[in-house]
Amino acid sequence: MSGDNDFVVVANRLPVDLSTAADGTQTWSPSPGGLVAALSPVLEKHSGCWVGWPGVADAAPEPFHTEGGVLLHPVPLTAADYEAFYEGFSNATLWPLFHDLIVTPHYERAWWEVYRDVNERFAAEVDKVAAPGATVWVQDYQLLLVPGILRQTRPDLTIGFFLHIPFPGADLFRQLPWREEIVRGLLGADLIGFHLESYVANFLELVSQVAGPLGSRIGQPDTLIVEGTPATRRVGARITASDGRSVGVGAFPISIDPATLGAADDAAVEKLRAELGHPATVLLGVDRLDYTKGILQRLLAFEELLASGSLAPEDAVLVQIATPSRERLEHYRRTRSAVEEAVGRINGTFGTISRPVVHYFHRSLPKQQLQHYYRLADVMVVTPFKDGMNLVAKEYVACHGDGSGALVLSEFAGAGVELHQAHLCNPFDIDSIKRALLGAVRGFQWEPEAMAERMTAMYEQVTAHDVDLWAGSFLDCMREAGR
Ligand code: GDG
Repeated sequence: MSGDNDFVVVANRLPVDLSTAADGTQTWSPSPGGLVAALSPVLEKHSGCWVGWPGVADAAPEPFHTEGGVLLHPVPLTAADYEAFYEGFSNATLWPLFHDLIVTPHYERAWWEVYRDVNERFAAEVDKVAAPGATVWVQDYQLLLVPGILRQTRPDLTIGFFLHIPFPGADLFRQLPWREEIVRGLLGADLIGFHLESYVANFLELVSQVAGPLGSRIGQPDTLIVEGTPATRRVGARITASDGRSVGVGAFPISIDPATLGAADDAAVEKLRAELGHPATVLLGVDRLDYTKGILQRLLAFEELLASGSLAPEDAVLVQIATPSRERLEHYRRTRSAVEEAVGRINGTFGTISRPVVHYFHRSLPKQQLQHYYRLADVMVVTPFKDGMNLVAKEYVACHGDGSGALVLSEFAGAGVELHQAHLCNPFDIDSIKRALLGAVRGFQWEPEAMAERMTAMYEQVTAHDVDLWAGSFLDCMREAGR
């Protein structure tokens, strides 16, 4: 079976929202997001289709076209699928394993069965909509088996895969009871993309191990060849899969669309600063409330700086926006409790009735408001234990083209490779976070010019390497790989 779409994106989530009117009528509408915006031009030009789960269990709209002519094609999931495929295998097995075991992954055979089944269903929906010879771009860790399934059912397709999270070292990955199936699934693609060259290296090492000592002749990496221009910065390698196909593997660091961050509304930013009581320094954290993001660690560092007097509670305010995420999972609940306990304790110790030192939001803010916070913040604090890239760091930098502000950034965020002028820290070491925070806060007085130079260099990097470049270089490479 095949459809008539020449370009298909398949992702766990369909970019749609369900809204319920006062009279109970439910309407599905497209929801804009970074990835959607980046891929819209290609989707619109090539009679494109997006295949994904609409985000509500046991409910799915009929396929519909956006105003730009993109077909949104839902894959329905039941509540039981959601539990085993999404919360279970994707987020309690793969997520912690791929983030270097910050918590212990669960290896549940029943979850794996459902993961495989749901991946088959995603692939079957792609089969329905993809025209003969179409290009299909599979996104992320929820769909690792889809390239391999499509390779079997639709050998006519050109298939790309991009992983948005880190790829762990081979020794960690080999814990996974289904490691060979997953590697085989990925090698169904013509091109596999990661954010960083180090993730590419981890994957190549894994392939050589799984293909060798573990006995299944999946493929052999051959020489590492450097391709592309400095603008695309991709390092390529080719693997020969067991069926003789050549599979490209490369680093494509994702980025943002600086244009969507727009011009700052100075009046709104000033109003926010006034509402905070005009502190000398506003520090900001913006994260999904996830145990990988190191939110507690930055709070502890801030608390110790207040306790030692290095920062004065009248001078410094930390705003933490923590978007609710995966709330039914135990480790997420525990992380939330620990974060909220720390916020309460810090405010109890250092706040006054009119002036908390930590402002904590456990909700998602409108993008426009988020932008005001980025613009307001003197110091952006990004301290993940492990992060594929981290777009928040890049968004902050894009809001400070005038050289203002400072970025404290974990060495373990993928963004650290490009944003190496940040105040880098080791989030496993509270003293290291404290040093980076103080370096940033004091830097404004001690070396303002050097601080501005650092921000300007990062701004240039982010604006020259935007999300269009990311999508364009992946798609160019995919077209070459599919030939
Ligand atoms: C995964 C990888 C990789 C956050 N709070 C609000 C809000 N956000 C937006 C940010 C940003 C996005 O969410 C978060 O992106 P990150 O990259 O920081 O992190 P993950 O969600 O973990 O993303 C990551 C990414 O995929 C892309 O490949 O960089 O490493 O883990 O865009 O702005 N947006 C709004 N309100 C909020 O309160 N509107």
